[in-house]
Amino acid sequence: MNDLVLSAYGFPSDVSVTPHGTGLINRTWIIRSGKGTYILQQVNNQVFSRPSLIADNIEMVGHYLSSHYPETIFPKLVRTAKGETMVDAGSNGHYRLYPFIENSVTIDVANTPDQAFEAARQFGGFTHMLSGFPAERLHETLPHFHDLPLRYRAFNQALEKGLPERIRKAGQLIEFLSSQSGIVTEYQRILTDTGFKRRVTHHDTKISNVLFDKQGKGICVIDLDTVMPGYFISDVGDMFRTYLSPVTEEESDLSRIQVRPEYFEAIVQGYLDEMVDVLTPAEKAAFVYAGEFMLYMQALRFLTDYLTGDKYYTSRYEGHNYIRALNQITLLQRFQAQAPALQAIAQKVMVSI
Ligand code: GN1
Ligand code: MG
Repeated sequence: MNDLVLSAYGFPSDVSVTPHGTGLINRTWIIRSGKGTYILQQVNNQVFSRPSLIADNIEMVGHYLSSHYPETIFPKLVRTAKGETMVDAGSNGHYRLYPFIENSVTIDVANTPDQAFEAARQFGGFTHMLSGFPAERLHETLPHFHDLPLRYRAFNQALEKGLPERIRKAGQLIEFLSSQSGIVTEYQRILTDTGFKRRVTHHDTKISNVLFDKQGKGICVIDLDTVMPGYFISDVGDMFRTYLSPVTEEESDLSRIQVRPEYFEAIVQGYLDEMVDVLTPAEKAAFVYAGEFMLYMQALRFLTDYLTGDKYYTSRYEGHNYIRALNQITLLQRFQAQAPALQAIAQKVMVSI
């Protein structure tokens, strides 16, 4: 850990610093000091070329929430001794600091439907509380982040310009993803459908981005790097992508990848608990599509990265991104196989709320 960063926040250089979390993009540490406990994060400058936009968004959202929902818990950025929201450590990137919320815990995998429900309520609550905030005022910290047609074009470019050996090896996965381009067409239709609204969307709704209390109740959402205007299918879809299966995208034993319908129900219920009066009928009909959208996009992104030489996602062994793509394709196929049953569950929840 860089002493300059610690001293910018007024920490002594011998303060206790422990690595924390499992994200693929940023690095995170817990700092325990005489002043209290904090979360320090290094923002990946390769991915976020303008980290100050993130700080700006967090300030805007924090300000809106504290004036409209003063009771809500929101981890605000701790300022440096000079009053700045981030430390620019030159080639070492940018750092920001949050207070650690006492008695909070994070979990890496959803192990009960209750946890999925609580997380979905938190993400739904976040968009709900911000439904009066003009979403377009937020900066696009990652322009075109969930732009599926663009991800699909990048995939097709990789088929032309990628590593020939890898393109050969990935033949079956390529064929499957190409056969599913109807998911892109449906997204293009959504873009023209006035029933779909651009809302304040989190864009990274994995369960480790929710703080829980020790009784298992959700406290708040964290990691606002990708909070931007977007569609609700991004948030709900990424919850399906990351909570439905008992194993993560890292799993190479395909037999362990499953779609657990009771988790699907819990996510729909938790999200609608907050969003039922906010979502339009067109949006409410798109829960199952949301899952296909996010699973397909993530499979495209992992496979594109594999085909072009693992430039984006950290790859820890040969073929790591291939395995991740195969994992997500498998989950997408199992999700599609259950789509009618999942649609029926979503409808059942809708009428019961
Ligand atoms: C990245 O860093 P992490 O794990 O929160 C990625 C997400 C992907 C995810 C897949 C900025 O998120 O979009 O879904 O990996 N974030 C960015 O694990 O690209
Ligand atoms: Mg993240």
